[in-house]
Amino acid sequence: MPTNAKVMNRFDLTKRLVAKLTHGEAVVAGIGNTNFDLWSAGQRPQNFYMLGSMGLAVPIALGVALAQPGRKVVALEGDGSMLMQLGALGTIATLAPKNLAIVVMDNASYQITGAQKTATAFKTDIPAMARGAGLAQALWAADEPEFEQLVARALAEPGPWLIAARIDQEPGIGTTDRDPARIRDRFMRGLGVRE
Ligand SMILES: Cc1ncc(C[n+]2csc(CCOP(=O)(O)OP(=O)(O)O)c2C)c(N)n1
Repeated sequence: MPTNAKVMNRFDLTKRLVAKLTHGEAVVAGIGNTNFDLWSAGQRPQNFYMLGSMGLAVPIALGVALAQPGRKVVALEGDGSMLMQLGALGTIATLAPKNLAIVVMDNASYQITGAQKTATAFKTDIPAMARGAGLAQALWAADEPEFEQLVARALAEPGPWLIAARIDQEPGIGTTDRDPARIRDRFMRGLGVRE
C-alpha cells in the first residue's frame, strides 16, 4: 500500500461514485461494508449486493459486463475480498471487457470481522498485482479529486480499469436488505432482463 495516498472514507467515496452514475450503470458491491455503503449511498435497481461470500463482486461484475457490453459495470470490493479472488484479474485481462471497472476499497484489513490485517498492511500492492495480471489501467487514487477523475475516466473511456483507494477503518453505514432472491430480482429488472 503506498504511503503517499491519502486515507479516505469509503462512504464518502461511494457517494461520489454514485453521483456520477447517469446512464444506468450496473454496480456490484462485495460482502459487508462495500455493499452497506452502496446501499446507504442511495438505492438503484442496477445495484447488486453480494451477501455471504468474499471475492465474488468482481467475477459477478465480469459476467454482467460480458452479458451487456453496452452498459458500464462497476465492481466495488474490499482488499481482503479482492485478495481472495485474484485469479479473476487474469481472466479480466484476457477477456478485456471495455465496460468494466473495479474499485478496491483498501483499509488493509478484514474490517468487518475484527480488523485483522490483510497482506496490504505489509508489502502487497493490489494495483501493482493487477498490472502484473495484465490490467494496464490499474491505479491508486491519491485523493478524492483524483478518485473522481479516475471514476469519470473509467465511465467514459474503454476499460478494463482498476482504481484503488486507501481508506480508513470506519465500518459501513447501515445494512442491506438480506433477501437474496429480492436483490437478484430487482437487479435483473434493473438490467432489463426480467419483467
Ligand atoms: C469465503 C469467505 N471467507 C471468510 C468469510 C468471513 N468474512 C466475511 S467479511 C470478511 C472480511 C472482509 O474483508 P474486506 O473484503 O477487506 O472488507 P472490509 O470488511 O475490510 O470492508 C470475512 C473474513 C466469508 N464471508 N467468506
